[in-house]
Amino acid sequence: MNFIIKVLYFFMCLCYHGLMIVKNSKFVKSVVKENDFLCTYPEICFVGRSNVGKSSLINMLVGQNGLARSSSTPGLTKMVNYFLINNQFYFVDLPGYGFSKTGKKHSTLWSTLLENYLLSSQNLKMVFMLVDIRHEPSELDLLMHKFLFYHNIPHKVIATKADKLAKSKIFNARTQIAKYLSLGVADVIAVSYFGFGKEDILNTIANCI
Ligand SMILES: Nc1nc2c(ncn2[C@@H]2O[C@H](COP(=O)(O)OP(=O)(O)OP(=O)(O)O)[C@@H](O)[C@H]2O)c(=O)[nH]1
Ligand SMILES: [Mg+2]
Repeated sequence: MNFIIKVLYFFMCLCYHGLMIVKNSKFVKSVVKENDFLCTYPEICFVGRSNVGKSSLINMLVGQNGLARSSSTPGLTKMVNYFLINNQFYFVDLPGYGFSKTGKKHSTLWSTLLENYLLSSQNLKMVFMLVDIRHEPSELDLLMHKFLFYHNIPHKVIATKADKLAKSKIFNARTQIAKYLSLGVADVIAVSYFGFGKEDILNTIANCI
């Protein structure tokens, strides 16, 4: 009897706090053309400069290393990659910006595929915009942030690689990034691929799906 009460209490807490549990996740499709974008489930996507940690964050959230391919070589993700979570919504891994293999200046700010995805996805519920917790957001990060505001696309800022800073410095780093982007510190979530920040992000997702 005691056990049943505990289980019931656990589920009541989950409902009350809106905590999400990722029960299953699978790769669905990589897309290179606008006409092939999916529109079957709500979508949560991840944008940011190349190498900031988008694919690694998806793997951390689903608890499955290697679901989204990550690499120390920037520019790995070149397509729009859909992962179905809990048969309920998609995580969408996007190409990064700010990297040119040839070392030449990009002719565009970011790929047309990325821009088309952000502007045309009907089921897009949240854009997580990732910046490195150790650095000031770049010019391109500022432009992307303005772009999301201008087009009224719901978004939240995530500061990645928090494990690279001492715990005592994380709040200050979030504050600096928030100031730079004219946000409040509560609008910047710190994460690490070791799991730090996972609950905050899953709560945010639960609230917008
Ligand atoms: N220490 C640390 N390293 C991380 C973290 N997240 C990602 N990395 C490393 O950063 C590098 C880039 O990670 P990715 O997840 O591939 O980055 P991405 O943003 O998907 O990069 P592109 O696909 O090129 O746009 C890899 O070497 C990761 O191991 C983190 O939280 N902590
Ligand atoms: Mg990637």
